[in-house]
Amino acid sequence: MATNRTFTMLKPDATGAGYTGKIIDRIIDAGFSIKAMKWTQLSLAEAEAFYAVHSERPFFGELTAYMSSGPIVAAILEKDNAVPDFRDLIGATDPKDAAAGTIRAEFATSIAANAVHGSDSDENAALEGAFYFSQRELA
Ligand code: IDP
Ligand code: MG
Repeated sequence: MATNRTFTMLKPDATGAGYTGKIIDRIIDAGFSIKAMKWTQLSLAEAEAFYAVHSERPFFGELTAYMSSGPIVAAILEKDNAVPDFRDLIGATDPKDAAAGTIRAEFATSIAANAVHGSDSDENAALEGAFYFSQRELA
C-alpha cells in the first residue's frame, strides 16, 4: 500500500556549503511537511550499514567514505505521493542529467556529492527513516 511519507538526507556537500536552509525551504515550498529531523554525522560503519543495498556497486567505498566525511541532516517528510514526488523534486542522480529547477541541478556538485538523498520506495522510506528515528521522535 502506498504511504505518504519519504525519507531524505542532506549530504555533506550540501551542509558544508551552507545550503541546508535553502534546501529545506525548497522542500517545504514543494508541499512537504517535516515529521522528524536531525543534524548528525555517520561513522563509516554506519554509512556502510545504511547503504548496504549498494555494497556490490563499484562506488560503494567512495560513497560510504563521502557520506561519513561531514554532517548530514536526516528527515522524514510527509506529502501525498511522497516518494515519487520527492524524487521528482531532487532530480536525477547525476546533476549533469538533473532537470532544471530540481534540487540536484541547483545544489549538487557531482554524481557522488549530489546534495540530497531521496528514498526510492515506500518500503525503503520506512526502513531508512527507522535507521535514524525512534517512534518517539516522529511527529
Ligand atoms: P539515487 O541517490 O539517485 O537513488 P543510487 O543509484 O541509489 O542513486 O545511488 C546512491 C548514491 O550513490 C547516489 O545518490 C550517489 O551519492 C552515489 N552514486 C551513485 N552512482 C555513483 C557513481 O557512479 N559514482 C559515485 N557515486 C555514485
Ligand atoms: Mg537510491
